Amino acid sequence: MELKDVQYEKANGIAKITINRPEVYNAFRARTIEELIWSFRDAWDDNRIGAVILTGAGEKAFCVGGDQKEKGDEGGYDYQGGLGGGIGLEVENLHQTIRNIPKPVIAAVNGFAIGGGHVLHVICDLTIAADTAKFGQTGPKVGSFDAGFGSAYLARIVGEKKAREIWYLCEKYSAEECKEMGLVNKVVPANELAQAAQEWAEKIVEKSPTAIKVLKLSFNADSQNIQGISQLAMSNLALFYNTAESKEGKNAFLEKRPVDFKKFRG
Ligand code: S0N
Repeated sequence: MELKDVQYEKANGIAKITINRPEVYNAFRARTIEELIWSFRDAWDDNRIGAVILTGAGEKAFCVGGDQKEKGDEGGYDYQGGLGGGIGLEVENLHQTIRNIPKPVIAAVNGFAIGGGHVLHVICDLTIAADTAKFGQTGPKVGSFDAGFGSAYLARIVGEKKAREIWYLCEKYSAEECKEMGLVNKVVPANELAQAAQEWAEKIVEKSPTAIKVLKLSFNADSQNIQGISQLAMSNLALFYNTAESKEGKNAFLEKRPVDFKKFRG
């Protein structure tokens, strides 16, 4: 596959996948998701690869979710190709691929991890963050949600109260705060992030591949019921994107004006 939105490298048993749209803070569009799935599938099929690093290009952002500029008049993302998906993005498929690839995935969070971009690091096996990184969900601010792994699995990690706070208030959290919540494994100075992720990947690649694989499958099995919630949530999201309420969130963000959800009450 010709890669435009993603950089994909393999060396010494480690695959490195970089979301490469720094001009939009590494927001993803349909093509980005397709390329990410392709890259993860390649790492999955390559028996020489024992660990994967997911990161973002540039210093500003890891990923800030769906590219709001790619959303069409119907509310969903503009996309005609691929497998087809309710919201116009194969995000659910990507989530499944990151979860099910039988090799640990390390998120190296180099900046903003917001919205759907935050969900990506939540799903990864491990997260190492630059001390400058910022984390958070924005769905209710922009007329969107990820009510599957992005909320239910998040709650398993940080606890119900904290997960509800993260989604209902849409605040941003520092890397250190996220480490205290158990949402980040390690915080390093920004200029040491790539090396820190590489060192952890190297340690994993030295281990028994079968033991690592079975452990990952075992961790996954315990939370696999969330997949059904995810499917329901994405179906609901597809319907919601086509409403005036959701479009108000998207339009306010694009027009850089305060959002007005008051008219949708009552
Ligand atoms: C990242 C934020 C906090 C940065 O704020 P800051 O520093 O004030 O910079 P800005 O001027 O706001 O942004 C800099 C430039 O980057 C562009 N930009 C930022 N985010 C996006 C985006 N998502 N899409 C397109 N462009 C983006 C800005 O427009 C600006 O460029 P210029 O100056 O040229 O206009 C701040 O930007 C922020 O909060 N961004 C919004 C992030 C967002 O709302 N993401 C989608 C959120 N969705 C959800 O939370 C739930 C949905 C979900 O998880 C999901 C599930 C399935 C499928 C898709 C999604 C999905 O993410 O939509």
